[in-house]
Amino acid sequence: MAGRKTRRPADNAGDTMFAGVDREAVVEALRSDGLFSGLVLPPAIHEEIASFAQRTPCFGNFDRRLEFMPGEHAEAEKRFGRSLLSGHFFERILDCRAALAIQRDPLLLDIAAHYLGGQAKLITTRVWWSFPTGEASDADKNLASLGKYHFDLDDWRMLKFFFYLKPVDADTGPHVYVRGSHKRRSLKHQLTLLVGHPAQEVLDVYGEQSPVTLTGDAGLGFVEDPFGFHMGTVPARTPRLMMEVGFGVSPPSRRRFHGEPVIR
Ligand SMILES: O=C(O)CCC(=O)C(=O)O
Repeated sequence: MAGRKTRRPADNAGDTMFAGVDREAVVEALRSDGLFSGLVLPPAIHEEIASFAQRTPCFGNFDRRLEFMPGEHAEAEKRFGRSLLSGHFFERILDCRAALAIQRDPLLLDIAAHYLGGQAKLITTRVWWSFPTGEASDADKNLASLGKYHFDLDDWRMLKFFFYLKPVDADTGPHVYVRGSHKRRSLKHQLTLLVGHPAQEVLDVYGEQSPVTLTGDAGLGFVEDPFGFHMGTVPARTPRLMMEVGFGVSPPSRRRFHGEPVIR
């Protein structure tokens, strides 16, 4: 019979590097909390990306004119006469086989397909450093999604996987997610879509216990519904190296990217 085919997510995550992860438990945590933490990268994978990220020049504050070696961050701030909060690799990361292996891992798409539906597609991959820095402007912090709770509106529905490629403690700018905030939104928050929100205002709505600060070893991965409130924090002492693999439901558009590779 002719008719519209409903695409169903496949049940088989194939040959994944994330042994022992129960996909249903991940999807259930995403539905109830908006967050699942506990994906672990094999050491060879996160070490290869970390080594790539040490020896490859990155771009500061999403600006291709601010190119520098990650190990020369302090000199680069002097050279450019401004604080450098982040260092992105943009399309250069596609030269790193370990990063491609994560991006293509069948478990990520399987989780995305069960959470977002069969139309889930890979839309972005990025790897970047966040650096401790003296006086970052609010504009640079907002651009880097640091220091203020926000939620992402790049697509109707999205899912973001994050991986720490170096250990992250309280001084390394951990990511923070407000558990449960993907499900309900106060009218005030709904009406001020693009503005970052002060922490107390968000805690008043979702409860003091709701933020989860994600710290952990190199290789720790977590996945979140970015419609919930979240933020990065500015590292106090140690640079943070992070990877993001994002899935959405609409075809990729330039609008949602800062310059990272668009996956087609
Ligand atoms: O750097 C972080 O931890 C936050 C990233 C973020 O907020 C985002 O990708 O939307």
